Amino acid sequence: KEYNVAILGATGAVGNRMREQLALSNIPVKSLKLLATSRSAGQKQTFRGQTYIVEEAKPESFEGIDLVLSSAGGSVSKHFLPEAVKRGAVCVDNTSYFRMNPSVPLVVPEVNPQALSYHKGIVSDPNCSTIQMVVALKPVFDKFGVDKVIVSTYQAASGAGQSGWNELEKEAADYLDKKEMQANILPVKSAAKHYPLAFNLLPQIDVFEDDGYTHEEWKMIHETKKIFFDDMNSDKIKVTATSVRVPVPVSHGESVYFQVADGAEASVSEIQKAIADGAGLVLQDDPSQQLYPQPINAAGKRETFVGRVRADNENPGSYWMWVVSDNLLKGAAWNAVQIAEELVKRDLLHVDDPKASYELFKEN
Ligand code: 11C
Repeated sequence: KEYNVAILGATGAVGNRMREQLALSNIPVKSLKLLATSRSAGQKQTFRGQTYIVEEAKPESFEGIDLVLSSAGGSVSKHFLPEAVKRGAVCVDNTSYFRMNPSVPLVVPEVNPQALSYHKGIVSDPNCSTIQMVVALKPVFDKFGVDKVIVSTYQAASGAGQSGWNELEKEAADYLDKKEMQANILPVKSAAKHYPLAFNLLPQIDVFEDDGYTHEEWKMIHETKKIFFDDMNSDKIKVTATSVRVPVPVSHGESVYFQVADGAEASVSEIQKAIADGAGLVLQDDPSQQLYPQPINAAGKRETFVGRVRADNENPGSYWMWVVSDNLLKGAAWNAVQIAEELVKRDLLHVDDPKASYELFKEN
């Protein structure tokens, strides 16, 4: 079987990579529709050697579509995905809008592909910083259990989209030209204040919650619980996070501190081996050779890179690792296409009751 595919948000940093990753995937594509706002309509893009024109997204655009890859912002997903599901399309959504809906699996194929079986037309792609952390934790989780995670992130500017990336480059050039830096987007476009990222660090990603955590930190906590235990409030794993934006264009770094399950005995070399053998992972861990993952090397790659694995000598059973991955690929576009490959492989690329699913997901 061949599939009719649409990419919603086709002109963004992630949308462009979704097209590229789809071209490299094993998904048989019969036709491709590139959808965006009216502002981007008319742009030309190529896919598997053919040129396509970007069209303005409308509900009717999804007529006859089997698969939607979506990364155009939460409000766009909220509006269009129920329309696509109503027309029988399965949507893999990279926005956070449907992630905590109990009828929507939140999937990282290396970690919880089994959750795909309960989809009703929408599957969510987790937040980039969550994805690379759970991929790295998965082999440890399987072998030793993981009770507790404390993570600090070092997140790239492109996590805030092409505009965040552009802002970093402009600020860096202005700084070196001894001009004043102009910040209009970071840390959060809608916030009252903006600060430069170039030659700086911003301990704010997304808006603040009432408890003092940012929404990015909230996502890392609750998405991790949903991915491992299908319950966003599970207390089977305790997670806490500090998310920081750093002046790096692409690839997030994460310092991950974790405690294996009570009583489990794990040596550093056993943890390293589990990671080296883990799906989607590359161990780069040799202090004698100064070998450790770096964003500059991870950019453009699909894998998640892990190094600096070491024991907390003061707390037996607890460990550190340093995790780096391309936030636009494994953190977004590649994970979404990988979910689509998995849906095809498991014969799940269909909506059983499009009408009922529309009622479940429709905008109100
Ligand atoms: C960032 N992690 O770096 C965010 C971007 O929920 O998919 C991805 C937001 C999301 O700003």
